[in-house]
Amino acid sequence: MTSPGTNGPLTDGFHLVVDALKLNDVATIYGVVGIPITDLARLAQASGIRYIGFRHESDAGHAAAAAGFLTSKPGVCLTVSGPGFLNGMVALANATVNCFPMVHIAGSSTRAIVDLQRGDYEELDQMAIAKPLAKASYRIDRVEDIGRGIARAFRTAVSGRPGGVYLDIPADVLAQTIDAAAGAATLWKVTDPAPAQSPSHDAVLRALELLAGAQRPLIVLGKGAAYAQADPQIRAFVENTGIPFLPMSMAKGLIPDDHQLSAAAARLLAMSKADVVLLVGARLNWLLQHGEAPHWSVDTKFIQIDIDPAEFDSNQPTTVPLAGDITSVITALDAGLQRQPVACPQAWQAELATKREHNAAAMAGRLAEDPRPMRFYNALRPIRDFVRDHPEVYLVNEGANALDITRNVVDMQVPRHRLDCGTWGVMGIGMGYAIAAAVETGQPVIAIEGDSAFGFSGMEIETICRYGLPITVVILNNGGVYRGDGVDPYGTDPEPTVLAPRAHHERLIEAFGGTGYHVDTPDDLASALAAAVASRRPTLIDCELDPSAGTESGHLTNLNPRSALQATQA
Ligand code: OXT
Ligand code: ADP
Ligand code: MG
Repeated sequence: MTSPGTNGPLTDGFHLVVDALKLNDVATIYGVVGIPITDLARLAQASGIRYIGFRHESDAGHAAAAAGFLTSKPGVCLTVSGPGFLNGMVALANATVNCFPMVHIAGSSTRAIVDLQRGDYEELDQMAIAKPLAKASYRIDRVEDIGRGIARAFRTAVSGRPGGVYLDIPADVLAQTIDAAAGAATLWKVTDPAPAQSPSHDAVLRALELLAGAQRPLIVLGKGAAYAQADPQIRAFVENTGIPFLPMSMAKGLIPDDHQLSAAAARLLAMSKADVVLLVGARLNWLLQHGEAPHWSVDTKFIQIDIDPAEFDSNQPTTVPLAGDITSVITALDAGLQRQPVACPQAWQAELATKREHNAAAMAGRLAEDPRPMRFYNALRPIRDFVRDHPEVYLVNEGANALDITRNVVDMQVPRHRLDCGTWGVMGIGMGYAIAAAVETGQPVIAIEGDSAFGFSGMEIETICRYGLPITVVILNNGGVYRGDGVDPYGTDPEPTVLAPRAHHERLIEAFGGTGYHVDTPDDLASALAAAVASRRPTLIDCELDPSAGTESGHLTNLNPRSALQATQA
């Protein structure tokens, strides 16, 4: 086709979107096709962008978010309009809450019809719906704005505090034509997408002075620290000061869990007695008990490194706010040690070490027990050993007990190798995160799943098989949400927490050409895991646990309101 004005060749919205994505170095799109974006996926694939097609948009969105976390570049999710768009909203919101950069691009219906609610195909005001769930929500209304819209979405997703961005592209904009040369001239590549941001010298000095005077200092490493990819700088600062560190779950491995300054196994003691705390890419939210007593001392002074200054004072007074990106701030702190040395008192290190050894001994005792049927600890023993011997393996983890116990039993040695439910405690991230980890890194992935958690994204095992990904799903199958032994007082229906007893999930993967294993002893689990991961093929191990294994809500029992009347009514 040629352009009427110039007689030159034409291009259209579909091609310009793909060209703009390529220009901005997008290597992979995670999506589900249909009207009006099927050709967009085809053209992307033809251009050399990898397209990974999912069975549900939520999983595609979670994959894009995990890709964003792993690479520090926005992951891209592509969905259809209306219901497909809506299916992606949990993932978009979850990416935003977790500070993962992603861009959700959806096709949408004709504005002129949607805006007068005349009843279009899949009519929905998508931009408005996405707005409160995303860091930003944009729409491209003209073909000549495609380059601008994509640049804006990418810049917003990854700069400052990262998050999810929604980008709406109506079908008629995708189909609009424009002179090819004029269209190409509207595209640009975002320069320096997440500019470095240095803290003030004054703030750095005040932070070091506070740390130098502390008797019981503590560094909390959050997933923002993992995301920042400042691994050597963070480790150098910890080791140069000797300050113990507490890793949040997705920061495990940023410094190896077996490091002598890790306070992971002395969590409550470290929190409750620390007098000065340096938060590095970690929010004082529910996962840190809002910085409140009795989990923390009322006198604790908080120093916080964050890219988003609005985070300071959100829960407790921030004595020293260090606004900036973690690499710049930690580098400045480390350099400042020349002027203001910091040395953690040995008595505090020793106190934490004693508690850590005590808890480690208790853990070793639990792991040494060997009940039959298996329970969580003896099932996790061979998994812990395998991950210890194969630190390159990525670990995805969701569930309640399956999450909480795995987090504590399985040590991580390498940064950004553990992906889990994160800030929102959301079930359903499992297969999307696992697929992204395998696609983005090419490394083997083990997804440790509660049997309920797996069900939220379980159909994606077909996706895993279709793309032949090196993912091993391990289902810690206690037959229920938290446990599988609940009883309905009337004996008619399954009790609300109960799932199909003795389900054989391994048969699901066999339906799609993968390899399934069913195990009921730790030895069989060890052999199955070794064979499954070595095969670098889609594999699923259904791990039969005692239905009475597990506690309600896992470690969140205190957050679970219980009906005072329930016991008497039952
Ligand atoms: O401090 P002390 O001395 O006490 O010691 C601590 C550590 O120092 C020590 N420790 C160690 N000791 C020795 N060695 C080592 N290595 C070691 N490491 C640690 O152990 C203790 C305790 O440590 P921990 O765990 O760090 O401390 P604590 O106080 O528990 O930590 C607090 C938290 C808050 C940081 C931590 O618990 C945490 O990160 N929790 C996250 C929990 C979470 O997000 N849970 C998921 C949500 S639960 C629920 O909502 C579920 N649903 C509902 C639902 C959801 N979520 N989503 C959607 C879309 N729909 C519905 C559902 C449906 S879970 C769920 C499914 C559940 O069923 P499954 O079948 O999937 O799973 P099962 O439960 O397995 O059946
Ligand atoms: P966790 O749950 O592990 O404690 P959070 O998700 O609560 O971690 O905290 C992550 C924090 O890290 C967010 O407040 C976010 O603004 C911040 N953050 C993300 N990337 C950077 C960065 N490059 N530099 C500084 N702060 C960052
Ligand atoms: Mg379960």
